[in-house]
Amino acid sequence: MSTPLVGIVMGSDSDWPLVQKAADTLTAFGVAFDVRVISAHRTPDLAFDYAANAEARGLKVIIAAAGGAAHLGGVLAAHTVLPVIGIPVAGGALNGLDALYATLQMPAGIPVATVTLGSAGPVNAALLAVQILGTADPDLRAKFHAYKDELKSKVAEGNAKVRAQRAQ
Ligand code: RP5
Repeated sequence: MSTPLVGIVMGSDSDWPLVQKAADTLTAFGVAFDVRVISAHRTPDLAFDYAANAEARGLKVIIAAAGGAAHLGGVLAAHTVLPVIGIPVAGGALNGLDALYATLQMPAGIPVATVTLGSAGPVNAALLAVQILGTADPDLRAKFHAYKDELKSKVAEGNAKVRAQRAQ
């Protein structure tokens, strides 16, 4: 097992069905990661320990997912110099707007790079982590070039499909 470069943390195991998409995306790029359930509110000491030791463990990026009063990303970012990417998780009376604003609205000095609500969020969080790691890893960057080419091919295929249907 290689040393994890990305730490995926979520506030509750109820977040995992969504957050799993980040894990799948990192796996597709061959990036080593680990996964933890740590709550900023229910296990604040654990959240502190995790963030404070993340750099020494060899992590390069942290992905933090939480719903509701989503303070996890901000709390982890407060205790580490590693980049933190926040995933707001929908649920509850405000349907994720609470988590989006809580994750996004960090004061100057403590950035949390916040991705969107919904299934695009965890995918983009992982892609952003890959891009960050890619700045110091040419092989990973080459994989990202290939990924972008794949996106282009899919659009070209979609274009051809729609135009063919219109011609019928
Ligand atoms: C947040 O509260 C978690 O990240 C989760 O999104 C939400 C609900 O948690 P559970 O009550 O399902 O454990 O802290």
